[in-house]
Amino acid sequence: MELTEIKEKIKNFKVEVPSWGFGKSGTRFHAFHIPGEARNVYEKIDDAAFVNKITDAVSAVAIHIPWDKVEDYKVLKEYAEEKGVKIGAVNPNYFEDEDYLFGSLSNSNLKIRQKAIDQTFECIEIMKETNSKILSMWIPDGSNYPGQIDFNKSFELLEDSLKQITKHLEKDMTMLLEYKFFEPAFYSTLLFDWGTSYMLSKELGENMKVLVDLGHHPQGTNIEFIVSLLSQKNKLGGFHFNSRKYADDDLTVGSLNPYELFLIFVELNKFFDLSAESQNQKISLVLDQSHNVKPKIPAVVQSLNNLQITYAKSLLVDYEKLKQAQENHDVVASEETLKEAYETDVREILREVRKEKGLPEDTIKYLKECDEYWKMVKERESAY
Ligand code: PSV
Ligand code: MN
Ligand code: MN
Repeated sequence: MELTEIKEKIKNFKVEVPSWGFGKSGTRFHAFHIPGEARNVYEKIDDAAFVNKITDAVSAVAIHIPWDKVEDYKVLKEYAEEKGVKIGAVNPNYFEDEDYLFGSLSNSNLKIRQKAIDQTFECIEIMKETNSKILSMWIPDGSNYPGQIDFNKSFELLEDSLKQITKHLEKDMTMLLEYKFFEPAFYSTLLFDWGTSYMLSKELGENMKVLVDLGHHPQGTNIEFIVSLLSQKNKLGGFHFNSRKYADDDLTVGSLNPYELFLIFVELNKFFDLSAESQNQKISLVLDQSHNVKPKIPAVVQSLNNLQITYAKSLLVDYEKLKQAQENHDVVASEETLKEAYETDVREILREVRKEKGLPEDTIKYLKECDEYWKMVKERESAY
C-alpha cells in the first residue's frame, strides 16, 4: 500500500473509549484514588472529548448502566455532542446488583430474571434516546461449585432471556455477546468461549454478533484465528481492547504482547476497512481497560497510540507477497513478510499524520506540559 493511502487510513481510524476508563477503577483489592480521575459521567465525557481534541482518534464513548445512570439521557447525548463526541455502546451491568448473587439473565428465580430482562429493556430505551446502535452484553452468570446449577436449565433460561431481549431491538441495532472463560464464576461460566457466543448469535438472528475481549481467553489461545473464523462467518461484531498476562488483567492494549495484537489486525484488515467512516456500524472497536495505577487520560492516549502504531504496521503487510509465499508453501517467506511489516518503525508516519491534522505530534509529551490538562487535574483535586 502507498504511504499516502496508509496515512489516509490512519487519519480515519477511530476507536470508542469507555466511560469507565476515566473514572476510579482498580483491581478487586482496591481502587486507588488517582489525581484527575473523573467523578461522574459528565466528567467522563469531558475527558473523552479532551482526548479526542488532542488525538482526533475517538469515535464515541461507551457507557455502562447503572454506573453512568442519569435522569435524562437526551441531555447526556446533547452534552456529548456539544463536546464533539457521540454516545457509543450501551453496556448493561449484570454483576453488581445484590439480587444477582445467583445469576441475572439465567437466574432460576423468575422475579430476579425478569429484573435483569427489564434492566436490559431499559438499556434499549437509553440506546434510543442517545442514538446508540450497540447493546454490548457481558453476562457473568455461571457457578462457583460443582452441583450449584443445572447447566442445561441455566443455559435454557439465558437463551430465553436473550430471545425476549432481541425482540426489542430495532432493525439497525446490534447486540454483541461478549464471552469470558471464567471470573466471577470460577467453576462454570455460561458464555465461556467464542463458540458459545457464536452458537447463540447464530440462533438468535442477524443482529446478534460476537464481541472479542482480548483479556477473556485462556493462556495460549490463538485469538487471531478466532478473529478470522468469526469474520468469515460474518459474526464478528466488536472488540474490547486491552492486554493480559495472567487472566482478565485489563492492562493497556499493546503493552505486553504487541506482536499478537499486530497479528489480530492483520486478520481484521482482510475483512474490514477499519478506517472507513461507517466502520463502527460493521465492527465496534472499543477500549476496555482498568487503568489502575496510571492517570486516566494519559492511559487512554497511550492506548490509542499503541493501536495506531499497530494498525499502521498491519497496513504495511504485503498481502500479495504473503499469499504467494503461502501458496508456494514457503513458510519462512510467509513469516518474514509479516515480520518485515511488524519490525518497521512507523512512529515517523504517525508524527506526519498528526502534523498534517494540526495535532500534537507526541501526545504523551504534550500532556506533560498541557495547561488545560493540569488545570483540570488541579480543579478536581481541590474539590476531592
Ligand atoms: C468483564 O470482564 C468486562 O470485560 C465486560 O466487558 C464489562 O462490561 C467490562 O469488563 C467492565 O467491567
Ligand atoms: Mn470487556
Ligand atoms: Mn474483562
